[in-house]
Amino acid sequence: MRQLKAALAFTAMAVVLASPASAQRNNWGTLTEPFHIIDNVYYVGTEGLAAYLFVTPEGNILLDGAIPEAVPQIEANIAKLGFKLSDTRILLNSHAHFDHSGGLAQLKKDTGAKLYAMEGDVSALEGGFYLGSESVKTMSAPPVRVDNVLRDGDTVKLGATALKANLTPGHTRGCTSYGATVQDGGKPYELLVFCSATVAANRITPPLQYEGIIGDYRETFVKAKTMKVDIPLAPHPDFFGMLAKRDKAKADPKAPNPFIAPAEFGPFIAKAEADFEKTLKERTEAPAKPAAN
Ligand code: 4NZ
Ligand code: ZN
Repeated sequence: MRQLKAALAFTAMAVVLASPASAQRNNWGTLTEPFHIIDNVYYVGTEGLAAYLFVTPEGNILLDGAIPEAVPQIEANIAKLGFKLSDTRILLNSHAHFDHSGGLAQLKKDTGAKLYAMEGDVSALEGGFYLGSESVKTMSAPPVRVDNVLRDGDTVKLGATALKANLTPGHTRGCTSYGATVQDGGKPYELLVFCSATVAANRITPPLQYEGIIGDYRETFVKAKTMKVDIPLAPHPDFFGMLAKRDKAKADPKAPNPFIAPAEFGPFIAKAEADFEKTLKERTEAPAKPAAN
């Protein structure tokens, strides 16, 4: 029995290692109810992959494109909320990984919007590859042309919306956390779509995923700890319990907005940093295993 269990566990592990791209894909393309987050900000992603719409009288900004298969869901969600796809003027991307950039090429075609992206991620977006794993087809994305190259601290403006592009590299070289000040009940709140700081499929021991990756992660943790975040959001909705918050807001519309959660970001970053350092230590001490990708 124990042997059987061990064999099953081993098989399960082998499947996960052999197919990293499919391992977490089960809800990536699943349609979910779109919803209002706060002020002019809406969730239009799927159950497993976020996409955020910032609505202004001058047109809308769409942040993240999920996977190609999720594009019809994102477009349906925009329409369901009563917005026009053709009002999308600007496309943004949290980071150039196929699960967040894969739908951008199709969305660009369908909307005619301009894509703005951080310098460090431009080659991966335009090449359609996962930087450092260029030949891994399961992690590739449809190539998409970048119209405007952003640098750390740049602001993307449309109407009265100003999104600050904060470079938070490591997870990718151009990993960007977009921040905005939003209003609720006459008060300002700091919203941040935190890019990600998980190790994920990245090689953080030689051969490194990209040069400087370890210093980048560490700088990101230092920087993130200086950020005041009232409304934490992310490319993966489960990072900050988005769908549970949606259901809470729906169940009690008069209660305080559950997306205002200023106590969540600090511990989230502390855990991400601890996870990173633990993984780095483990891989440094046991470098024999070849990387999965
Ligand atoms: S991510 C894979 N963007 O870090 C790679 O959540 C990276 C991610 C998810 C999945 N992969 O290779 O399957
Ligand atoms: Zn990623």
